Amino acid sequence: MFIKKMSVLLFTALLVMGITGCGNTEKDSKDPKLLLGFSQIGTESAWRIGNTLDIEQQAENYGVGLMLENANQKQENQIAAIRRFIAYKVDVIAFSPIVEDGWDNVLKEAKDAGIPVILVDRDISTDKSDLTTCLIGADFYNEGVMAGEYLLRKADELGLEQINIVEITGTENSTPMMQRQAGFFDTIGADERMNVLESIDGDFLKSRGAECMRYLIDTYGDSIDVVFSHNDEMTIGALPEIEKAGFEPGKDIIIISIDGGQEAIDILKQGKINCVVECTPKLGKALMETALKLKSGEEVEKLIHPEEVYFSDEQDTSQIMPRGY
Ligand code: GZL
Repeated sequence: MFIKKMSVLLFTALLVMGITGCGNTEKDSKDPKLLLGFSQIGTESAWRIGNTLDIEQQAENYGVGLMLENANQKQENQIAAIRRFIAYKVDVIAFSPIVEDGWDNVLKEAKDAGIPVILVDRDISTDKSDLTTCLIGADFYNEGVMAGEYLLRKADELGLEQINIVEITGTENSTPMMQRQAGFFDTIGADERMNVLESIDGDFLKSRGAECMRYLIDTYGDSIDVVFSHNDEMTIGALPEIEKAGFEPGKDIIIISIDGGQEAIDILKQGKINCVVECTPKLGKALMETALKLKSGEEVEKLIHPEEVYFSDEQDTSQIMPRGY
């Protein structure tokens, strides 16, 4: 009996030492250069999954310790994760805000804790001058402009007099949704041929894209000339609904999408999507470099926009390289 008790005590002691690391007298040579807490929105799209994989890969490449938490599309989960990062005293916090408002309190807590915050992918409406250090993310407005400019060229090519557009938007009050819509409408708004029948929230989800398209076809039928969809996931959900209704996407209805993932590019090559505007998820390198600069007290750029292009049926799509997400 005594031996049994001793072995339990010994096991417990070893377990505690293992967890707390108090047994390590030597500093672990693999200690990361810094500890980065990152709150990711979720796994709603190939873009998001590609973004997460890229951040994980770059953290490894740069020797950064990464605590990545998936919020499963809920702002409250992001706020809770940021509070955990503060309690854990990470060196830098980064997050992709699912919507633009509601961050003031938790960001003030991070500031009071002396932890710098990096915005990744999306922006916030809070007066962030002293609450965040920088934004690393796409120029969503320009993505909308590229989509609008494509449609103007397509309208000229087809010689259409009136163009009826339906828009399937991303998550309401998210930066990509508001800025893609603004860029697109600012670009086509002055053209009298353009007529927007309806904008409907697809929440960047494939399932919602299908539901939205079913509703739009039931409502507007064959008067729809163009679908402008804020991301590939919703576009891919919408296409079967168009075909079920007897229309040929890419021919009877012009399809314009954003993200540029492999699946959408493959569909572009099949002629069922007409234009895919790129929104690169590969923000990990810039994130790690910025976090390391903050850790060493260096100045960082306030805004880092990756270069982005578009792909369309005006090009030789067979030349498009594998997308990696
Ligand atoms: C864009 C990103 C958007 C993608 C969607 O940077 O925030 O969120 O366009 C994703 O696919 O859901």
